[in-house]
Amino acid sequence: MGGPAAGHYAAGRFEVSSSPISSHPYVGRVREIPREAGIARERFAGTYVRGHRPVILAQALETSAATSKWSLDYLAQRVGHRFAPIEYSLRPVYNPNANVSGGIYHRKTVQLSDGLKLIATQQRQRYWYYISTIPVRDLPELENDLEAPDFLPRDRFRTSAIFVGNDGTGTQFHYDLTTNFLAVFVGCKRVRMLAPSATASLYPLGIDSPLCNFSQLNFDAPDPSRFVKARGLEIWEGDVRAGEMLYIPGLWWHHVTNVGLTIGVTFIWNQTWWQALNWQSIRMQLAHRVMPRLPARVRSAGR
Ligand SMILES: O=C(O)CCC(=O)C(=O)O
Repeated sequence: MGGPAAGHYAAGRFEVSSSPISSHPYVGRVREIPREAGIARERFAGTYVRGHRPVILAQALETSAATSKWSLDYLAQRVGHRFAPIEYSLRPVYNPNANVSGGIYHRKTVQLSDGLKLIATQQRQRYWYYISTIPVRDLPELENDLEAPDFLPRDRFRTSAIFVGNDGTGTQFHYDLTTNFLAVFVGCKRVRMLAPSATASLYPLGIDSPLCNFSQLNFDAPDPSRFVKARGLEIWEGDVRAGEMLYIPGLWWHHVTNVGLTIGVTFIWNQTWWQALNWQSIRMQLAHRVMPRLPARVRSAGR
């Protein structure tokens, strides 16, 4: 796999902006994602699941084996012998939507001992490296350290995936059809969220794109003259720290930045029937399941 095309970016490191989110050209109002400690299941179901609203569940993972044991050294010891993909880029925040948002991203398979070393020594590397969305079932040595949160019915639990990245790495705005809990075991994730009603302002990729759940915007390099609808957005913000997890209702847009070296896991639940009947959800099902089976000339009609 080749490196980034020469001349796309000036040499040197990408600067992560430290200016407050309230002065971001796309943002109108900033709200804090609610944080609740020791929440009862009934309250969680009534307020957040039924209300379709995000919440940070504080202290939720304090007794998890992963919270007490996980570190880069521990991962290297347990799964360093395994091979898995790693993303790398001259940009810190992962967006697989390479050309639209101006990021050039690469993925290669590495032995995890090497991948974890690249992440640990990020400051000395030319690229930003991110281990993103590796199914935990591919790393069976870690499975016993994790238990899916019991806030949602067990029979809808689908899978879990691990993310390991150093300061400044993360994932651009996207939404998922599924209901996710984003758990942090080491470090902190700064999360920005937008309600599903903001979808049109986020310029999602076309229905025929396998990345139709990603925004065309690069939130970290705003371009308000091109994305004119992206203004006055009501953005929800919160830091998810080690031992905490964020409830991400399906179809909510989220943008994640790791603050310091961060190890996290997403626990993923299938949607309910009422979520599946949502128009945006139907649109995404179409994009993922139906469109790829159609001939190219049908796929491109109407664009
Ligand atoms: O932690 C990250 O970088 C992204 C996690 C995420 O967006 C997700 O689990 O849907």
